[in-house]
Amino acid sequence: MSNGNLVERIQSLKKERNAVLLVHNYQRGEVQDVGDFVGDSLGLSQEAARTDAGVIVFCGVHFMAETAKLLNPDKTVLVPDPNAGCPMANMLTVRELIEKKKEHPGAAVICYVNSTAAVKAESDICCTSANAPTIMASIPEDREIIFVPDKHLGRWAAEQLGRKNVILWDGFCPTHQRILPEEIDIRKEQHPGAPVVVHPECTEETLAAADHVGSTSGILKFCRQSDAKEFIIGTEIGILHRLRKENPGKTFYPVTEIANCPNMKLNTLQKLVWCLEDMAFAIDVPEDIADKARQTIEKMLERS
Ligand code: CIZ
Ligand code: SF4
Repeated sequence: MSNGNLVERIQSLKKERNAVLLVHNYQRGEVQDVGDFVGDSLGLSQEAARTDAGVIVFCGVHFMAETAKLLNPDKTVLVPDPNAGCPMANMLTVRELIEKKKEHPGAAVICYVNSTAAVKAESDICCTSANAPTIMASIPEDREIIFVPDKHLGRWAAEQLGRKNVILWDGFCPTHQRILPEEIDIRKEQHPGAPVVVHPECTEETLAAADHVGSTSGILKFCRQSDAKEFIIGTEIGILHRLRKENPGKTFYPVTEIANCPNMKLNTLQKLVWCLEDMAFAIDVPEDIADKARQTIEKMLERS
């Protein structure tokens, strides 16, 4: 089937199934274009809670669909490819977290949204890349913090606050690690004056070479509001589609084309058709984990 036919089929299946299609900012352009909402993981899950669709199809990676299920327990949540996971989320098991907590009794655990539901259930509060410093600041200054799983986001948030008592788990995003300061220097020479805008999942050296650091929603907002005409973007390259679509008068250059998350790209139009036809693959979270993990997310929502 051609892309046009696949899109038509998706539109008609969506109506038939009373489904809403949530698409992450890092998805393929053609998948973003069929989405009812395109955004970050938390914004999308909140959007899902507002619609009266009974079925949520989440085009992103596994933890995002889990988050949508946690916030919408009565809805069916489907993913087009069950293999689309997040290597960073898989860098920490719940057993390892329990061990770490034993080493630091009394510490508060902050988990990045890029974590499994089981890890969220063992954490005190969740955060996203959009609110990590705010959530960290909500923990009393004299209380130790264990930040999991992203060492880069945890370090950056602690630096923003000048906070020293943060223990970092050694997790990272393999895709954002590929965005190197040397390549930023090359791009800056090619496009002098273009602001360099990067995601806090990047390394310390890369953040130091940037003009602005933000989550995907933060990057979109910065580029929308800036008077600059050219931008150098240091995050997963899927976001370039949306940046270009929403800012036709501006030009966007990736720091590197290899910042391409293979998991995010597993979702395709064809798999979306199959997903809606077969009503598969459904995401479920065991009830005991779901209740605790939901509280961790709700606490974040109250504080941000
Ligand atoms: O929470 C999200 O959607 C992620 C993983 C990144 C971001 O910055 O939006
Ligand atoms: Fe995980 Fe990085 Fe891919 Fe996001 S871009 S899903 S953090 S591996």
